[in-house]
This record gives sequence, C-alpha cells and structure tokens, in this order.
Amino acid sequence: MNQIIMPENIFIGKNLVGNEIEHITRTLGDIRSIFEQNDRITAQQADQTAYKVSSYLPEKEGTPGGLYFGITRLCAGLVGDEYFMTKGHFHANTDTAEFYWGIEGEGVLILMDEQGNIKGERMFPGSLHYIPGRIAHRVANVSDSTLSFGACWPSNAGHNYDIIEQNGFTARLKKMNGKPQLI
Ligand code: M6P
Ligand code: ZN
Repeated sequence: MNQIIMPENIFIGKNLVGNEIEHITRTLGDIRSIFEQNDRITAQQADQTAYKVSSYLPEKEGTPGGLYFGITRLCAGLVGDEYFMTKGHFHANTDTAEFYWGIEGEGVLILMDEQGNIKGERMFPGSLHYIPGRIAHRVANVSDSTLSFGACWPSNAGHNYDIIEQNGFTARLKKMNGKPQLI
C-alpha cells in the first residue's frame, strides 16, 4: 500500500529501455523504393541500417485517448544526392496529430499536406515540432552523425504508408552545393 515504485520503462539519456520497449530496424534495402536514385544502393549497402525505432506502446493499437512514445535514430548518409530519411507516412486515422522533437544531430522534418504542399522544418537538439492531422511527415538526416528524435502520437493514429509509397512526397531533400534543399 502507498508504495513508491520504479517505472518499468525509462528514457535515459538518448535511449529508451525497459521490458515493454519494442525495437525495429529498417535497412536501406527495406526502404529502397523511397529514394530517387535507388539503383545506387549496392547489394552490400542494402543490409546497412538506415534507422532504428524504439517505441513504448502501452495501449492496444487503436485505443482512443492513449499515447505512444518513440525514439528514432537515423543514420547519416546519402543515396545519390538525397539524404537518408524515414519512410514517412500520413496517419490512418487522418485527424490525429503528433509531436516530434530533436534530441541529437541535425535534420529536416518534411511536412506535406493532402494537396502536396511541402514545408521543411529544421530539426536540432531541443527543436519541437507539432504535426497536425492530415499532414504527412518524414525526417531526413542532414548531418554527418546520427540524428535522434523523439515522437509522441495517439494510440489510434495508425500509419498510412500507401499514399507515400504510391506518390512519394512532392519534393525531395537533396544535398546541393553542400547544402540541404527541397527540390
Ligand atoms: C516516429 C513515429 C513512429 C514512426 C517512426 C518512423 O518514431 O512517427 O510512428 O514509425 O517515427 O517513421 P516511419 O514510420 O515513417 O518510418
Ligand atoms: Zn506519425
């Protein structure tokens, strides 16, 4: 009774650890189709990690009112002139929003509305990003080291990857004259 206990899962430094944390890895081969010059990904590079996501999903997927928490670690690199990036998605439950925040490294959060209008927000340690419903979101690493960012989203948001798989984003984040540009 009236006990004070240790939490099961902790966010320590840049790591999310605990028995209930789920870890997924996406290799360059897994996300090959998102890159314009994907023929540049060699068989050897296909096994290379592009990013890892650690998530705490304390509610059953689809539960209204619940929240999920994730840390994504995105490696540095280029496929041709395009920065390593996450797959990107709309939410299946279209009106649900999400927070992203920068933890380590430098990146750009690419936001696209349903009409295809694009906006990029600089991501850096401490940057905070509100992603409203009906906005597709993807993060690119524009630095030479790992980019880590946090995410918090509703447990009934879901992921819709199909629209992005079919049409992509209307602009790509490319390294042009040494600088990131949305083209
Ligand atoms: C964040 C959250 C997750 C998402 C992950 C990777 O942690 O938005 O829901 O899965 O980034 O992004 P994606 O699913 O687009 O590859
Ligand atoms: Zn999302």
